Amino acid sequence: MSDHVSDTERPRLGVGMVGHSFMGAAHSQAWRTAPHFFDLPMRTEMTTVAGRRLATGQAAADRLGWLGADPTWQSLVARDDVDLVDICTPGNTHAEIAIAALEAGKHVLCEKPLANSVAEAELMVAAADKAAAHGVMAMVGFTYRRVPAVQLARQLVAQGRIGTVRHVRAQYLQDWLADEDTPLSWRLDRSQAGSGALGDIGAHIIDLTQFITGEAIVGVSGLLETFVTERPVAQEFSGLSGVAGTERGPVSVDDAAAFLARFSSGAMGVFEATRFAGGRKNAIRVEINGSLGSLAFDFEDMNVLNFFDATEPAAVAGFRRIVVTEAEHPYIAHWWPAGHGLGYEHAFTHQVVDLVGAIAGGTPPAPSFRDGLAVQKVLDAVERSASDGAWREP
Ligand code: 4PW
Repeated sequence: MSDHVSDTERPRLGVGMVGHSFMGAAHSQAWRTAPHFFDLPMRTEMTTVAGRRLATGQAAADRLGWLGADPTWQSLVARDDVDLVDICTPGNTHAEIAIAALEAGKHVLCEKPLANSVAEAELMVAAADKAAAHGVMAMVGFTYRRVPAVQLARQLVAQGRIGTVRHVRAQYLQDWLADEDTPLSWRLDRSQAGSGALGDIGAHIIDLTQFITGEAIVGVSGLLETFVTERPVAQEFSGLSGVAGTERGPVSVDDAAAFLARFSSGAMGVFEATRFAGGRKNAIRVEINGSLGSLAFDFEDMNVLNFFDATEPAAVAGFRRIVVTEAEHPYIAHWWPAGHGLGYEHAFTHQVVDLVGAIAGGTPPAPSFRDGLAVQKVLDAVERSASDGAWREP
C-alpha cells in the first residue's frame, strides 16, 4: 500500500460515466470499490451518469451509486465538475464521445474494442495524442490484463522463464448465443457493434496475447461464420440475455471467428472466439509454449496460472498450479488473505486504480488508445482475410 494521504491533500477527480448497462454496472462497482481497498492518490467522485434517457440515467445513478444524472452525454462532457469521462456504450458511439471529451480536456476511459473501424480508431488516437500534450490521459478498457494471474504470466515471460515464445494458443469461449432463440441485441448489429464475436471477445485475446508476450501480431489468416442469421427481436435485453418478442430480425455480425497469426518474433498463434461453445460461459484460455517452459491460463479458473518449467529434472517437472492469491502477487496485497481469491469485478477495480495512478503521476496509462488501435488493425486484417481468403497484415 502507498503511504496514506489525507483527503484535503488529494486532488479531486470527478468522474462522469456514459452508458449504465452491463459494462456500466461493472465500471460503477470499480469506482465504488477502488477507494476503499487502495490508497488512491486522488479523491475520486462518482459525479454523474448519462444514458439514452434522463429518467433511466437517474434510476441507474441511484442504483449504481452516482451522485446524479445528465440528460445527454454532451451535457455530461460539458460539466466543469467532470474531469474524466468513462465510456461504457456500444462501439459506434466511442469515437464521437471520446474525441469530444478529449477536446474538452477530460481524461477518457473507453470500453473495448476502441472503435468500430480502423479509421475511427485513428481519429481517436490523434485526439488522444493532442490531449496528451496537455496532460490529458486516455485508456482503453482491456480489463482482463488486470487479472493477477495474467500479470504474473507477463512477468514470467519478461523474466525469460519460458524462453523464446514459439506457440500462442488463445480462445475466448462463451455460449449465450448457442440457443437460437436468444434475442437480438446491439451486440448482433454490425452498425452498433462493428463486428460480432471477433470484436466483442476476440479483441480481448488479441490484446491479452500481445500483452503477455510483449510481441505484436504481424499477419493473420481468418475465418468468420454466422450460424444463425435471424433471431427474435428483443422485448427487453440486459447483459447477455433478453426476452424474445414474436417479430424476427437479421443478425449482421459474425457468430464465431478463428484465425492463424504470426507474431513479430516468429511465434505462431491460433485464435478462436465464439459465443456458441456450449457449456463455456466465459472461458478465456491462453496457452503459451516457449523454449524453456509453458504457461496456461483459463479465466474460468482465474485465480490460477499453470506453469511448466522445462529446466526442471524430467522426473519432477510437470505443470505447476500456481494459486495467484499471495500478497507477493500483483494487486493481491490490497485484498484478501492467501487462498481467498478474486473474481470478474476485481479486474475493473484494478483498471480504475491504475488509471487514477497514471493521471496523478502524469504517466500515460496502458493500454493506450494506440494499443487499442493496434488491436483494431488486427480485427480489420482478420475480416479482410476472411472475406478474400488471403493472408493479411494488420
Ligand atoms: O468480457 C466480456 C466482454 O468484453 C463480457 O463477458 C461480455 O462479452 C460482455 O462483452 C464481452
